[in-house]
Amino acid sequence: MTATPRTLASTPYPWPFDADLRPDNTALIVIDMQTDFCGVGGYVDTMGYDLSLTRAPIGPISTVMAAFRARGYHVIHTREGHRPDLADLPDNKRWRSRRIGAGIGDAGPCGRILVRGEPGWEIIPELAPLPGEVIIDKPGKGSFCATDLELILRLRGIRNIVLTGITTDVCVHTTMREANDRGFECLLLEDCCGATKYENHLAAIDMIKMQGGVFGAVATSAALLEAIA
Ligand code: C5J
Repeated sequence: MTATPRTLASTPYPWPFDADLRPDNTALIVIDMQTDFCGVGGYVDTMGYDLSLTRAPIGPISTVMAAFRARGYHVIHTREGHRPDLADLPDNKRWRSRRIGAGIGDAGPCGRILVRGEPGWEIIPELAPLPGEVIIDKPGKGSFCATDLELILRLRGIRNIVLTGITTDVCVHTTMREANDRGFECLLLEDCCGATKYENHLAAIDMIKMQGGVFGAVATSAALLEAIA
């Protein structure tokens, strides 16, 4: 039996491009919803940015995640962080972070900043992965660099990727670009993302819409929820 064609109200085109939206070929990716990026005493807080911007998507992501789980869609989580021996931390990344007083690998209020296993590196309890959900540990901004994400997506037959998480202009955007170049059909949910500067969030969203959808499409979580209802 052929699946009913299904798209949602997104810009700049109705997503997905071929209307083939099904639980088995579609994954929600929740990027870096860790204390280090949205919790008190974490990396972003130590740098002095406004936490309300990176915490704004928590509620909307939680709603979408519950709907995806209930309907049998794939849910994948990522965490940015480094090995405790920092063997995977580039010198320039550490140097830059120290320049602004939040040295990656150094001690902070939530343990060593962006180090695997530390309290700050954990995904926040509100969006905790369920047993059996894939978690991708990544040393960089993109979720495909030095990880097995692509292998897992291909093995599961996932072709559509719904991007959420923080930050819009850094890890979410880098992941969207990497996925798009690999032929995945990408959708970013604007109210399920946040950046350390609101203007950068808006600019990152705007970039996606250029050239007919240069990296994919953008929608609200309400539009997605309506489409999968
Ligand atoms: C950053 C991220 N902003 N998760 N990481 O350094 O976007």
